[in-house]
Amino acid sequence: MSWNGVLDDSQRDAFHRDGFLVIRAFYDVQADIAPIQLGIRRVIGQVLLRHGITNTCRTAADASFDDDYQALIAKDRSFGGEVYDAVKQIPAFTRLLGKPEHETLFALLRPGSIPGIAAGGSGIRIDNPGEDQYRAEWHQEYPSQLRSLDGLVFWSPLVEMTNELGPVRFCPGSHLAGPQPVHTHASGNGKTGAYAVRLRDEQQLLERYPQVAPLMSPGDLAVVDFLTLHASGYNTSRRSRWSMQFRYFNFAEPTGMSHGWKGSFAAGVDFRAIHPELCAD
Ligand SMILES: O=C(O)CCC(=O)C(=O)O
Ligand SMILES: [Fe+2]
Repeated sequence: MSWNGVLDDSQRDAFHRDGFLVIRAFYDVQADIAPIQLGIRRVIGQVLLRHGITNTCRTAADASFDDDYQALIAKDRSFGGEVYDAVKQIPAFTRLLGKPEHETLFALLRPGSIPGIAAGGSGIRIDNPGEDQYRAEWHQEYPSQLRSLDGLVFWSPLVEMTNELGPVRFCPGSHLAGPQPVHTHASGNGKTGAYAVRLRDEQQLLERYPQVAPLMSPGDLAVVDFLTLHASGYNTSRRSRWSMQFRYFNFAEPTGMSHGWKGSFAAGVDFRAIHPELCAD
């Protein structure tokens, strides 16, 4: 079972009101998600092998796809970084990026658009228990991705989400205020690039909105406006939180057209040069 290509009025209204929408069972778990989980399992296996680590978990019939991952990062955290870089290259993941339903949904939410896939804008997050360095602070997607002002993030979990895993938090309605100024200087907490971007007057801004953190299952999709405030939750559980992100933008949107659909930090672009008016530094 997967999405039938239709949004009813209440879903469309909710997206435009809140700046995000959760669509349950958007992906087919067997056809779309399971091959990615299997791919991750095999990549973890290869990284273990590469470092001469044997692990017995892999042979258990009921083992989850990431059972060996905690042992791997306990040995050396940088081995986790190898997995992080490798899993984006799993064929089943790349196939899902170009799934036609992403374009269909983009067209429904952005009438008149010409959809593009943001280069370097897709990946699989691995949010490890108690780790802070890669936890996303409150942000809008636009400064860290650019491409177009009206882009969409497609966020989907690879594990059953619980409150302990730290689901993504959203501020419904925050997209309506438009792009917010940011500080781009490293904040001294070890965060760099897009992770170092902080909203100006963050606390005052956040006080204007409620916060929600929907619990989602594999196959579910959150589609998020590039201007909606959101942040990672805190993973207080004992396993890693695996999730996928795909990012699409619109070749027909005027701001993106004006800068030539440039990418941001990950594309080696200095965001401050493109949008000096949004830089609070
Ligand atoms: O998964 C998270 O914790 C953050 C996700 C996020 O910021 C995004 O998908 O754009
Ligand atoms: Fe984000």
